[in-house]
Amino acid sequence: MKFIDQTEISVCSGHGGPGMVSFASAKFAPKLGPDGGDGGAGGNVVFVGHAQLNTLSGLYYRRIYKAEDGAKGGSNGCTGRAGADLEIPVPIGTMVFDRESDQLLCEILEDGQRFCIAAGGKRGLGNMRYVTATHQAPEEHTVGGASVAFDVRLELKLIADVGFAGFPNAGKSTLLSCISAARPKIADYPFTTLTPQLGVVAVPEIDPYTASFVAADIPGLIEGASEGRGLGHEFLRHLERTKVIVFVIDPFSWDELTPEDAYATLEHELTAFSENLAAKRRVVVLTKADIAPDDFDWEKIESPFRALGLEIFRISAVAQQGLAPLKRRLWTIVHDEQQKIEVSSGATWGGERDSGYQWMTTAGGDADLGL
Ligand SMILES: Nc1nc2c(ncn2[C@@H]2O[C@H](COP(=O)(O)OP(=O)(O)OP(=O)(O)O)[C@@H](O)[C@H]2O)c(=O)[nH]1
Ligand SMILES: [Mg+2]
Repeated sequence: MKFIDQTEISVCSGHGGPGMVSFASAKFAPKLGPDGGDGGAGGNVVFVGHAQLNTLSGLYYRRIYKAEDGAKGGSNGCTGRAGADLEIPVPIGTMVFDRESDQLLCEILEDGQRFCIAAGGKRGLGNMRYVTATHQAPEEHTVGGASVAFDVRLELKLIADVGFAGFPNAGKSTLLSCISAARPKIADYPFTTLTPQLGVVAVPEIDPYTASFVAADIPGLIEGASEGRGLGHEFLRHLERTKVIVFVIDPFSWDELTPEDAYATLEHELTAFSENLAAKRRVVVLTKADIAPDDFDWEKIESPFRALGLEIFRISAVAQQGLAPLKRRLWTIVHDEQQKIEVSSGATWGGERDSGYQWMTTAGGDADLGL
């Protein structure tokens, strides 16, 4: 499932520092020869994938991203300091397009992946470099490679970490609207939600900047969905890449079917859809706790789930009860599952992370000499 979030920024690499023209001299020895050092290389602008980020919102407030220029070369053969790279952290799933041509320049798919979008200008050469046997006092030097500047459009395609599965009217959309900024349609009739909805759920108690996950609310499922009843079960494919499925169950509106039966039905529909869904981690959320009568027998409702080894959360989205522990637990599961994936797939960006960047072929400052 995809959730698109986009922004535009300008990137500008650092100019290469100019080479120095200088001649060494000392008292009584005024012409010791050229000693102008090279300038420093300009800094690169680099996108870096961060698994903890879920939105591009960190880039909304700053538009220009400029890496540092290289410093100019000095006398005495001193090389100027290289300009620092500017790293721009972006979430996994970020696609970078050239704003003018709309061409896709890169896609950040891994944690730690680095992509150099604008290469710094090469260093300028000092006059020391131009000495030859017949040319002892050169004044030649180069000014350093130019910086590269252009606008890019970033587009994020989020993949849901947590999926909500439940019967129509169970309160899935209400839950999503209470824990994220998503505003799905909510109503007291079945099949209010017709297309999957996504929301980013922040968990500031864990980390105010990076702790978040993406939750997906999908249309309600009913018995026989796998045979096409109700809205069918095609939309379950949106849960294929989630790390945990939340079974959202309303324990109050049952006649013959108990919440346990509802769970079994949902389980059956998910399993009929794919083995992958059947194997996912799951938790049970019992909704609408605010309407429970005082003598409501929670134990009777919850014990069958406990017997199945399932974690249960009792919530009321409307009264904002029980939401914080649920969010924390879901974040922890997502985080654990993410780490398992990283361990099983080896280091996320393999050896290339050490050897440097992926480079954009079209960017890069002109080199004055091929150094
Ligand atoms: N009292 C109470 N009512 C709730 C709560 N959560 C949801 N509801 C009500 O339950 C009804 C259904 O809620 P939705 O969030 O639309 O349910 P849904 O599971 O998304 O339903 P579909 O989209 O049809 O599958 C609405 O009338 C909500 O106001 C809750 O915590 N307490
Ligand atoms: Mg809904």
